[in-house]
Amino acid sequence: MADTKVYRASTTAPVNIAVVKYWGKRDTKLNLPTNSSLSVTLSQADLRTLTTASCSAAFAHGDTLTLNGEPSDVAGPRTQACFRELRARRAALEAADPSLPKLSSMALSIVSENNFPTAAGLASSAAGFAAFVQAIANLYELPDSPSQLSIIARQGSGSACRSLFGGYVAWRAGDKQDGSDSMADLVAPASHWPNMRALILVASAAKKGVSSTAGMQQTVATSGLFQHRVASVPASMVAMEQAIKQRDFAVFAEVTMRESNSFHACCADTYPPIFYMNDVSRAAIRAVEAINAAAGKTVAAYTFDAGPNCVVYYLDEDAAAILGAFSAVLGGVTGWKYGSAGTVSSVKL
Ligand code: 2P0
Repeated sequence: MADTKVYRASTTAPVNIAVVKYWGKRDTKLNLPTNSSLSVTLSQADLRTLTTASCSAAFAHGDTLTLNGEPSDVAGPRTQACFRELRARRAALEAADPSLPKLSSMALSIVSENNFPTAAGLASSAAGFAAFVQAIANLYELPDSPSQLSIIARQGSGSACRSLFGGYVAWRAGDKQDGSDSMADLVAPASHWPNMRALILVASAAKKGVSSTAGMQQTVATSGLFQHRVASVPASMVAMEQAIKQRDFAVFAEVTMRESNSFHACCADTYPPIFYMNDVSRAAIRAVEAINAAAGKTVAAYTFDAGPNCVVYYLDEDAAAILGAFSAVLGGVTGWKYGSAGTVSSVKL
């Protein structure tokens, strides 16, 4: 009798915010980066993607993807690469054990939802592709480790490889041409630094003008400063990993802020220049500088990705100073979204 069963598995994946930035590819097809990067994962209670993968011989359609209730194209090379790699791994299991159901030859239906507004301009492709890959890996009962799965998620979106883990995650650039050593690993779990917090300042909910994929290749092609940056990232990685291991907030903060500045300087040095930050972003930097000056030590660190929204890292014991200062400086002008790294705490927006 034909197998008409629907096989199903679900998973969630977190949003990650880089403190050592990925910007630049040495291979655009495989999403191989010019430098290693490191991120802090935000609490899934605040920001996450939930994805369900199902497959059945009875599905009367090809592979489908639904994102936040809307049908989404699966024909793109990145999505196809993920499907292909995951199916190949399942097919190998089926070849080794003929009693397994032949899931690799069935159409897949993927349904994905974010618990945060995609329009907020927060990194959604990272959580999205990570959840996509993990959900299918769960469905296929693949034995692959998160690092091995990160090699597949990387081909969907580079930063997605860092969302296969929680906590503090490094993406090692690797040097092989086939990308087999360009993968993520866990530097420390969130519980290692339980008082770490992240405040997310939504400076603009507008969609960004220049996509990361296009922007970073313009930078690689035209920025002289970028070569200097690539040479300096290995030292930043070492300093950042050591700061995390030692829970040294001052060093963590300085490397985070210098890295953000370096990335945005390379954007400005791109020809024509790319500007992701706006006046509210720059006001947030001034606010962090004022907070640190008033404290007489570094208690807050800003970072910006390919958009104007600011993430401020701080420790829970400094929450009153940080949240108070931000609402005083920016409260009337902006919207707020609060997330946390490590354990969850929340503030009324
Ligand atoms: C990061 N960003 O490390 C950096 C900092 C943005 C600024 O990773 O082309 O969306 O899909 O590999 O992963 C954004 O790049 O680019 C990014 P693709 P992706 O988080």
